[in-house]
Amino acid sequence: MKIKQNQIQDTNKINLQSHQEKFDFLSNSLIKTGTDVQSIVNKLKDFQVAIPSWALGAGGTRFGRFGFYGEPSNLEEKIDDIGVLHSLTQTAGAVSLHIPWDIPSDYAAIKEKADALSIKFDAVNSNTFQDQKDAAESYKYGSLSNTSKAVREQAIQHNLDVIKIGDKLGSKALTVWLADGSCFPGQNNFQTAFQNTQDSLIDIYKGLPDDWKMLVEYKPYEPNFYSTVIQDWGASLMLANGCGDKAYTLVDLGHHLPNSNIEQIVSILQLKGKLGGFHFNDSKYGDDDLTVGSIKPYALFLIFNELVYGMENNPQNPDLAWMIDASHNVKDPLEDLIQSLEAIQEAYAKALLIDQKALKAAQLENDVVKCQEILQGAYRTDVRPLLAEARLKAGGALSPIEAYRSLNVRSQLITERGKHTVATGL
Ligand code: PSV
Ligand code: MN
Repeated sequence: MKIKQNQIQDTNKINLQSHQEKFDFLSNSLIKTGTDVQSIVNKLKDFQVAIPSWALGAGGTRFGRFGFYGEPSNLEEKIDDIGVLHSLTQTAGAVSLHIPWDIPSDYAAIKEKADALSIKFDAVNSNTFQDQKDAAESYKYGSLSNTSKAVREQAIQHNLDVIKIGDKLGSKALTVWLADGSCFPGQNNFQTAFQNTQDSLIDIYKGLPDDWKMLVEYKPYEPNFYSTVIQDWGASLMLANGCGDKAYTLVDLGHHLPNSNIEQIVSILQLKGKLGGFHFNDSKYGDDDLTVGSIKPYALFLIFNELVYGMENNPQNPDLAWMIDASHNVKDPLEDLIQSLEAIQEAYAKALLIDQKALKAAQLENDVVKCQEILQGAYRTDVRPLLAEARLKAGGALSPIEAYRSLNVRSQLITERGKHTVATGL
């Protein structure tokens, strides 16, 4: 299934005039306040978010999983699905592979397919949280932190293999997320587990090509329920610092205890030049993996305010690896991802509207009310015409969900692939 340019242009025809009116109205009022509208539209056009190869099928919980029909059953079909997302939104120009779920069988062919759809290979993700068939050692009691040297060595080797796979595809980063931890007090020695993890990460780091980054993800709990070895950004940063300059912390929005001030974490990591990547999702209770912006859109905006500040003021911090890390239990995965992409762009656009000079002046005067007025003035602006304009300029759909539905994408995928296909992933 491939969406053609003329199909998108046809669907745009219906909304073109009303878009033009809304865009003109908004840009005229923004220009009056001194906003450079074109530069915001261009920034939105350039902002690309990777789609994880494991998020194109139905997710599920330990209680069950409900399929969506027409799911991609191999990597080629997953790339096709990302191609659909990218042609409609023009913001999904990258894929993040999870190994071993998505090892390419033919590297040249998969690269050619991705190139044809303008999709790049972003960070590659290792998996030492599940045992693989025929594996000599088990990760039941941890991987890089395990008390057994043989288990640690197997997990280190897996990460080195993942780097080799990513290298063949043009990836430039390895993301390490560990499920390691303990379920009961006394089960683990915290210090031994941490030190083993540090030593193992150093061994992986030694195999990292010069132009690569290592991104260390943290998470407070799950699947272990008493302790997690890399439980928070502090632990991740210590481990990254222990490895070297090419190792960074990766922030996943769902990996925080309730009410954590994620925007502050993001801000300080950028100040220290140590924020390497970002996983988007939303949550109400824990690592819920819900659609980005569906629960706490204001928190997302505040995070983007810090990200924009960092991108403009912290040259010591590298470009970030952006990825959606969500799961789709009740929505069509592709529609859900379109909504997430839109929410990310919306928060970014609103953050770009913040008058940074005025905010700084208000902060210097300790004018707390004005600071809030400035932030919320930007947040309350309906920026959707800016997003639509950026998509239009890039050749995307004015209204991606509407276009996805009117082009009957899901039913075509079902016709092509059948009903009961299952995508690899969680
Ligand atoms: C863990 O919850 C996580 O967020 C990590 O990023 C993994 O790579 C991903 O989910 C899928 O397992
Ligand atoms: Mn994640």
